[in-house]
Amino acid sequence: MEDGVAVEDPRVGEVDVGRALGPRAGGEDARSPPCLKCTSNPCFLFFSLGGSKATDDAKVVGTLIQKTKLDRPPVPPPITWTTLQLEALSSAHGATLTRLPDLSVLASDTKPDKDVYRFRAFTDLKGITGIRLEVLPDDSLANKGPGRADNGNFVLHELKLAAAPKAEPDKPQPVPLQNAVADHSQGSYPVAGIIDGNPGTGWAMLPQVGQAHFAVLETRDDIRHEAGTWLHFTLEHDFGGQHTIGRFRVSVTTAPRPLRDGRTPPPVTPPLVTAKGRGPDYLANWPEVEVSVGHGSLGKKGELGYGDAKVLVNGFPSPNAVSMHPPANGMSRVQYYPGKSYSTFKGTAAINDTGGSETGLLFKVVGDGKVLWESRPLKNKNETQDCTVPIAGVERLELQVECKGGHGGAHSVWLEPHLLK
Ligand SMILES: [Ca+2]
Repeated sequence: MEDGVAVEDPRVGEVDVGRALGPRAGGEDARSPPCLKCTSNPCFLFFSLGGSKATDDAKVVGTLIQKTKLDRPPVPPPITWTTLQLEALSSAHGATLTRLPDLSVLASDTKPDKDVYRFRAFTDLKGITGIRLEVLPDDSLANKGPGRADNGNFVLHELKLAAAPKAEPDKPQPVPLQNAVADHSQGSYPVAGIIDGNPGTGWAMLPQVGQAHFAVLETRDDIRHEAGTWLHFTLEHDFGGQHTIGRFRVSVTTAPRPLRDGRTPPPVTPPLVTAKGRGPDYLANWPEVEVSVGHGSLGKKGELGYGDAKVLVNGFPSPNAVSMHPPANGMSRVQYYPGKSYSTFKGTAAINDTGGSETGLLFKVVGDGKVLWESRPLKNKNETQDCTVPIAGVERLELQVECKGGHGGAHSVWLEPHLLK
């Protein structure tokens, strides 16, 4: 019913040379404590003290090995994941959800703008500490997925879990989840958004579509029913534009928290909520100190700033985008005043789907006159580059786009630029 899959142990083979050489003369164990008198590697102080080569080779090597081990961050034990056999699969808006031989689920046929997937699985594991959601590529999906949008993306807004004992499968109780981590999140769509109860936040994939990714979520409390447990899942996609997951798989574990298997990055704080919890500090909502663009006007809140066009990158709207068309052989600029009260700028430099630049566009983040970040030259429509820029102590923050040639198609946009406390 369940298929246990052990994740490969990330630890490499370690050769304890000190032990291999055996104890030195006099009975002292060759695996001596590390040198506490210097920080060199190897320990030149030991050599300078004239240790006898005949008696101390083992000690030297043992010391070096010990130092290497101390310098290396501790590697957590591997996590064993048990893949669930999902059943009672349903789509709220008519998609067909089919379980494949590898226990993943593929969405097909009807492709609704938004959707809610519901399903359940039985497990006799006791003491469940976490779940893993894999999103997987598939040849049947645009761009191979893992989402159903035309560009292969999805936005998962919430993942909800409930658990019921075997005897009462239809009486599940909500299971609080915590510490969401993922191997990849799109710049302004971090995985933490799938368990924050906020319908405005979610997890997305750009630009890493067409490949497998995963999220790991801890249960706050162990799930333990002696006769086994029914797990009920709800996946909510509320973005629109068919940004639903195309293929996925779910596993559970009883490994001790925190759930780190050597591949999982540390938890990410949701960037869309400030320390004061009053919502995102999108620059599109801020007054500008200075503005200079080469065509049209500064586009704010998803407007392109020329004609009636909206910001759209890879078919993906950006409701808090800032659009700033540069002039030919010149630079567009917009300046804000964070007044030293923020730590980080985050956003994605991009060329709108309508544009393209032969010479390339350079995006820059400038703090108090100093260039803090610069993109590579972006040339093609749909091209993007994420950035996270420390801005602690910055009083005036300026976004720039430089165009070193003709400005035809220089449809430069910043996707969801925002500040963090
Ligand atoms: Ca959310």
